Formats: sequence, structure tokens, C-alpha cells
Amino acid sequence: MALLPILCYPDPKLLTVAKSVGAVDARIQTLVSDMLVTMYEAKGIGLAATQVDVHERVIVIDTSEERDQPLVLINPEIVWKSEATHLNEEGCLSVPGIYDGVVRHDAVHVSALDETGASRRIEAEELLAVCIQHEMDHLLGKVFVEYLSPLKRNRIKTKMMKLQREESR
Ligand code: K1U
Ligand code: ZN
Repeated sequence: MALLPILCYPDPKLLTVAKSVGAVDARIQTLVSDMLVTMYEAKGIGLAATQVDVHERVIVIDTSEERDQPLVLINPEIVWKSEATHLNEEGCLSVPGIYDGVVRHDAVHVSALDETGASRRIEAEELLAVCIQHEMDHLLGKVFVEYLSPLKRNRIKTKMMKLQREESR
């Protein structure tokens, strides 16, 4: 199991649209275990393959208090979403230290494959629903700051670029 480096906004690789996984084989299973280790180590509640520079439709999530209920979604598709929406505070491991409100559907139903290749259907609400929508955006090359005003987004971009310059010194 390996810790994977997480891409930081505004890295253009975060804009890549992920491709569907052809087969859930040993390579994908290794990617899933590495992503889980990386997510837990970074203290995140989710991670999309895009964030570790792998452009395939793979997501890992754990919104449990005990951090012992990993959820693996391969080739996820939203098959139903609630009409009701809410403004939720979000963060992102690719935009460290930035939290802001994004409007998301209150509930979503998702079909996906798990790490064994079996089909699953998940009925998600609350934080899990928010996290699934956030991670599925990553697979489409969309980072949550794209929902914010151009002014906020540019300030975040400048702050992140300054941080990265300082870190590379
Ligand atoms: O995709 C990611 O970068 C992971 C991200 C997931 C996420 C958090 C909050 C709302 C939607 C999606 C994180 O895990 S950020 C860090 C975090 O643990 C967290 C931040 C805010 C609220 C709850 C958790
Ligand atoms: Zn994110």
C-alpha cells in the first residue's frame, strides 16, 4: 500500500475528465487500497482518482465517525437526485485550508461497481450525498471552487499559487 501525492489546485491536471474503468482488476484494486490509505492519512472523507493524477472513474469515501466504513465507487452514475437542495460547507484535499458553501442535492441514488467488480446501488443523504456529488465533480474535472464567484475563485487561486511557491523554496 502506498501513499499517493494529491494534486493541488490550480493544477490543470485537476481539469481532466476521467474515463470509465474497463475491468476491476488487480491494478484497480491496488489503486483503491492506495487511495484509501491516502484519504485516511490526509484525514479526508473522500478522494477521487483525479486528485491522485489517475484519470479513471474511481472514488473512495468514508463519512463514518469511526473511520471504519470505506465505500468504493467505480464507474459511479447518479440515477436519481432529490429536487430539494441545500447550501453545505465543503472543503477539498486539493484546496487545503479553504472551506465554502456549495449548493447540492439533499439526496442522491448512485449505481456503481465495488472493489470486487460487483454492482451496487447506494441511497445517500446528508454528508454522504454531499461527498458523493463533490467526488463525482472531480471525475468530471470540476473542483468545488468553480461554484464560487470569480472574485473568490481568483483569490483562492492566488493564495494557493503563493503557498506552492513558498513550499517549493
Ligand atoms: O475530495 C476531497 O478533496 C475530499 C473532501 C471531501 C468533502 C468534504 C466536505 C464536503 C464535501 C466533500 C474532504 O475530505 S475535505 C476535508 C474534510 O475532511 C472535511 C471538510 C469539511 C467538512 C467535512 C470534512
Ligand atoms: Zn475535493
